[in-house]
Amino acid sequence: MGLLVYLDGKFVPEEDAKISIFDHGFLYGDGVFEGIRAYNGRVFRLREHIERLYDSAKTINLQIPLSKEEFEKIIIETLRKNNLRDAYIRPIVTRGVGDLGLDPRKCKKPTIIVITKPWEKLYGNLYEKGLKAVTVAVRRNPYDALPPNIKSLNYLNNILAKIEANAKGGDEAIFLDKLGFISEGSGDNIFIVKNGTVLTPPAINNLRGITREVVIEITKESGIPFFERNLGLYDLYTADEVFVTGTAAEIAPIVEVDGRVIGDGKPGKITRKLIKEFERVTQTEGVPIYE
Ligand code: PXG
Repeated sequence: MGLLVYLDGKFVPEEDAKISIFDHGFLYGDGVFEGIRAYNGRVFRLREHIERLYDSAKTINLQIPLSKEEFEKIIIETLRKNNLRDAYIRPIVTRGVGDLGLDPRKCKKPTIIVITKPWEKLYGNLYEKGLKAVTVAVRRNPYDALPPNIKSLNYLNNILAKIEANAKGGDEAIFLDKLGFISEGSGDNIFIVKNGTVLTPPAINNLRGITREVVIEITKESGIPFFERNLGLYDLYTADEVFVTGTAAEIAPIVEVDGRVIGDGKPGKITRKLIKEFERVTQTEGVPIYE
């Protein structure tokens, strides 16, 4: 038997975890999700992820029929049922089953899913070597259309970016926003280092990443100057170091952008320091699964 998945109040084998074709999550991408990690038997920044899930839901006027505490318990319970200590956790809340019309009022009950999987590194051996990134023609969803802060089930904007990066031979895509400011990667936030200062765009044209927040904390604790400000292509191409951050990506160094070599073409000093500190934090913090 495979792993167990939480689906609407029950734990069911993955292969039996089925949802209706009339679920609006499937029909319209009408729903929200999270990506969370467990390291060494602890769930990392669980409350922050749950807060963001509820904020995403609130923005799309979706009422999650569970308290935040109940949701956290379900996540812990799913990990326990699967005997996992190092895992990727995917909570999903959809608008639920409706009819073919897109009116959400037709959906009476949200569908709630928690998938947990043993963890594998997203970029394999690229953490030592560094990634090649490419900027893409497709722009990040504008804030006044579909705010990038909502972690919604509609990831086509991001998938279009990934398709373009794949076609251009890049390991990751870098989005610009409508104004041409640097936004984020297809599934991660972006940082640059210039003259010893760490910079990242304000979380308006990008998702307010939990990893982003942790990296900002570590940067400040380490006494490294940090600023949030709009960044353009010039800042990116002339940066001493570039890296992306995400729950799945963790901290991944970027050593080339659109054919421009970043720094000396190897993961930079500050990036490597932040990776080391991030590893320490993820291995020691978090909500224990088995106590
Ligand atoms: N921006 C976007 C658009 C994301 O989807 C992040 C930033 C980083 O946020 P956190 O909170 O994880 O630091 C994300 C989250 C994947 C994948 O398969 C990645 C995410 C979500 C779902 C799948 O690469 N990243």
